[in-house]
Amino acid sequence: MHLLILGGDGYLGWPTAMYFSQRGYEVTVVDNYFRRNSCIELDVGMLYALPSLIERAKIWYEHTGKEIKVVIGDLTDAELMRSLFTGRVEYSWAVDIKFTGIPETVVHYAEQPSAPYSLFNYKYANITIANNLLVTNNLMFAVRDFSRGTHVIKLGTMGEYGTPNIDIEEGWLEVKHKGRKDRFLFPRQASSLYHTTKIMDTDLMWFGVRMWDLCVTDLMQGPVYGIETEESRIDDRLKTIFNYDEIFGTIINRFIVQAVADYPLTVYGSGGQTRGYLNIKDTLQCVLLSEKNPAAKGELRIFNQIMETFSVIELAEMTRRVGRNLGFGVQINHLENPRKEAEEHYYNPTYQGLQDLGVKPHCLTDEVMERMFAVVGRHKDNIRKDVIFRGVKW
Ligand code: USQ
Repeated sequence: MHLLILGGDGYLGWPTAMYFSQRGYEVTVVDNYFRRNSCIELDVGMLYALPSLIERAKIWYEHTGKEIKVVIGDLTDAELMRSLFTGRVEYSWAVDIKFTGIPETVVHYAEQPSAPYSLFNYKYANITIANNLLVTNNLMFAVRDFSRGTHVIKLGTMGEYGTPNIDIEEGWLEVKHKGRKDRFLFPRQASSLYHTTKIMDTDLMWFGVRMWDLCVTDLMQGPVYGIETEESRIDDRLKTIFNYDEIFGTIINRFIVQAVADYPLTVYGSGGQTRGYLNIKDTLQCVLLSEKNPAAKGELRIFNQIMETFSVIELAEMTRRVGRNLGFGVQINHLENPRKEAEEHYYNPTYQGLQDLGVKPHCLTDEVMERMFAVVGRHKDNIRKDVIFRGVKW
């Protein structure tokens, strides 16, 4: 089984590559180092330095004897995307790779993933829109033209739904109107430009499914937390990229770093913002089970990829409790919210589909947090307080 991972160097992409490789898949990863380059450009720092993607694949091979093929390139270039399905382009930008056949499954993570980045200024807004929509469109056309049976697993986001005052269904809503009924995509109303590009991705793929019978799974994922996976424990150099800064860090990872660095936890506003969360290990399970149970021809199948919900203040209080038990003097600070978002709202999403496929959630327990504290603590000296909060305003 040949699996192609677009965005294979990122927080989720690299752990996914090792996870599938470990399970016998033939894995090819593609990345243009967008995340690493942006970290340098914005001077946001990372918790620890990383080997290059090519070096990581070599380290993986030395430990496991399993090859992860690496292509370094920009997937907004349609020719590069198409070559991954045809082999018809010289792999001048690739290292040590031969075309190994059409992928049966593509996992699409190759997106600018940060809401603050997308609203940093007009330049980064444009980069977000251009990258996310072009990559998705290039993928859709490559699959249409060369391999309509390829299963596309695309990472969507719970933020596409926003915080509506009704229950959030898994992707679809049956609407009754003037005595008739039909099924539509659940209404979307994002609260950042990044999240808005994810809505547009969904629309593109839904178009491809309707027009050309593509097979697509859309995983509507909440903020992910965690550092380690089973595979990264093999060698410290295989750990995923880990950001704690305001631009690329997500909340739970940020709070633990802040607690370790003795920086008051940055709760935006009252902290009533509620979201669905999941452990990075569960992202891997969800993608694997989606691969093993693919969408049908002509189906856009949507799962809400979260395991539990928390408000920001609940996460801050949990971090404070766990941190204090470990001897850290954790404080909570309510900052004026730099984002335009509801701080008190109804939130009741459905998220049964992936568990019905067999996903076994790793919930956020005190022990899980303690383990994260331990790993972050080992890199305490690298933490830069100046990148934790800059206040990118919406
Ligand atoms: N927040 C704070 N303090 C912080 C950071 C965040 O109070 O220091 C709040 C935010 O205002 C927001 C919530 O925590 O209400 C989550 O923020 P986040 O930065 O952890 O996550 P978000 O910007 O929503 O984006 C992240 C990922 C994105 C993914 C998304 C899933 O960066 O790629 O799509 O989570 S979701 O939020 O469900 O749309």
